[in-house]
Amino acid sequence: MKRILAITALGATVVLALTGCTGSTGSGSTLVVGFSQVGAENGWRTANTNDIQSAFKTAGITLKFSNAEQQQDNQIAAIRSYIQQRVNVIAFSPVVETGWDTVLKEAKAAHIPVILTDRSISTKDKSLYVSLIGSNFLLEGQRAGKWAATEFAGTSQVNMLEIDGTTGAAPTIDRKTGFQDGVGHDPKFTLVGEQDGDFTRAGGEQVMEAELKAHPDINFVYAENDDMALGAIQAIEAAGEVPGKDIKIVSVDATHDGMEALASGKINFIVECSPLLGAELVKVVKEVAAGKTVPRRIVTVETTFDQAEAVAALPTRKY
Ligand code: GYE
Repeated sequence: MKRILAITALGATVVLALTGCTGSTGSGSTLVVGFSQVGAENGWRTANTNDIQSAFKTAGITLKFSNAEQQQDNQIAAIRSYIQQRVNVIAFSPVVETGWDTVLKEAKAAHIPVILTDRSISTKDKSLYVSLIGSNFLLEGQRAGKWAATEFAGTSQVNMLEIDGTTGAAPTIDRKTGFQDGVGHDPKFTLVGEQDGDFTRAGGEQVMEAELKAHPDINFVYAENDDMALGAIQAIEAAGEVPGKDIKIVSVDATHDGMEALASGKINFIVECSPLLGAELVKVVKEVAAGKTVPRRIVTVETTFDQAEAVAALPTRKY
């Protein structure tokens, strides 16, 4: 039941005092929250959106929701509009890590606290948000890399394709670094190709198709999410090769479709990344609105799956 582990680094009371946010928020059923979502780019995101919307509905808190279609400009415009509407709290899942200071300073000047979900931002000014709720992407990458190190222990040379998520996004950056840690920076994992697949199935398919033409000797794919792995599987099959056998695949998320591909042997291993952040977001919103101290960082608890574990888990998966 307990899927979320709270780690307190810096109390929000302190942050609120620094930002002058105290006393600005509404309470109870009068609360209005503005949420700017990354997009609707894949199964993970759909599950995340559904979970957040249903958690707010259950809590009876008004949620203004906008889809940024994976464009930072759209998110900045959405945040500005929430500031103008004078919502009580702004939450958003940032498309990329950098470039948020200006708009978040505007939120701060309007005394509207900001909560990050899922992805982090890179800023020197820690007063620009009160809490980050989401996964440890570095750990996810490390888990993928550790699996690969074991899987290829008896192989002297691995021709690897890395299908990246959106360039500049926190999970893209950290999953890449984590993977290298996980394989112990072993040079036998030769990166013969690497391209941005934008966390989408179509992106994964395009990258795989192009890279297979350029490097027919690819025998391992690290896809930074399931949907890109699923797209890669289509391209691998179209090229007459067998995914999971001729070309081994590891990915991150453990969405329903990803787990089905793992259960059927087309993906070899998946590192879980939970999109179920709604209940925790509602909790933090309520606490922030009540002027309470909230954890600066809330880390989602996650696991990994091999084929047998996917078969066992599928019937009861929530996403
Ligand atoms: O892995 C991917 C989605 O930020 C954790 O974004 C999220 C990632 C997730 O597009 O599928």
